[in-house]
Amino acid sequence: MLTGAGVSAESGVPTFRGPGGLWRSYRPEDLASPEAFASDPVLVWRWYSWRRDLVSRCVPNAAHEAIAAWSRRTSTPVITQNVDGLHSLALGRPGDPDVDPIELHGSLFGVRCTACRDEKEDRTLELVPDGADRNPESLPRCECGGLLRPAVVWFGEALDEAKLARCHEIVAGCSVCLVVGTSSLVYPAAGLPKVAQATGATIIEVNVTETPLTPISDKSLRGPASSVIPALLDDGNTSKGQGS
Ligand code: BV8
Ligand code: ZN
Repeated sequence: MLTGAGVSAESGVPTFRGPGGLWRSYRPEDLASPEAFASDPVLVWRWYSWRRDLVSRCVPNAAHEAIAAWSRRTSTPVITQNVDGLHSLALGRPGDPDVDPIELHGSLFGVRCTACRDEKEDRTLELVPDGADRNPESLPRCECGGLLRPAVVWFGEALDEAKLARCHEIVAGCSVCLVVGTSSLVYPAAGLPKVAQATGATIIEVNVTETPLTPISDKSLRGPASSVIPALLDDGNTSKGQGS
């Protein structure tokens, strides 16, 4: 199973490209890239602070809950592009590699030092208020004094090789690949369903609109994840097969 921002939309987490999406007023490259952070770390931190604050008040919806139950039932981890941590919250059992979601693009609540590369989860980080002064000295710092950055994968950055290899292994071995709430635009994540299909898997897409994946999906279910997914997974339609 591969999920995108659409699975969290009904939890109140804005998607990237949809109506009211995060990137309505900025281009992704203006905010989610090393170049953006190098040229205006205050702007980038203000955006991530605003997202952290918003997401920290969101809870998993019925789609996350149904996916968590399915993941436990089939011992198949969910592959997610989301950095909001809602799949982990729904699972409620962090630390089990058989079911912990694979967060391909990292976590909003992770921080990494740009100097010593130390990385940790830090939900207590002092947020950078919207009106923050432009002085980079006011930004979150590591004990070593290095500037901290969000521990997410930005455009132009390589994904964690081990995570990507694990995802390829999962999708290459599945009989059904469920793709939920993603615009299927960003690679290499968007290439995973194609790997599944090339090895004989059935592709089922759940989305409120058509995407570039729709034409090659065996089934494209139109509707919001929080109603389509529970109906799909709770009936066991895909939990009997080796889903992914
Ligand atoms: C890399 C984290 C190389 C940060 C994000 C080919 C191969 C490899 C790379 C490329 C390639 N072509 C182009 C590239 C470069 C680039 C890319 O793909 N660009 C795109 C724009 C063309 N890829 C990269 O840069 C990647 N890195 O390739 O590195 C490399 C190798 C070696 C050394 C150096 C470099 C890194 C990409 C990761 C970027 N990080 N996020 C953050 O969150 O701040 S991307 C971000 O957008 C998400 O993580 C996600 O991956 C992506 C897509 O978002 P979605 O989740 O799909 O959300 P979106 O809003 O777009 O869509 C929501 C969907 O939900 C919609 O379809 C909507 O209809 C639907 N929906 C809405 N409501 C509901 C719903 N569905 C159901 N129910 C609802 N209620
Ligand atoms: Zn450091």
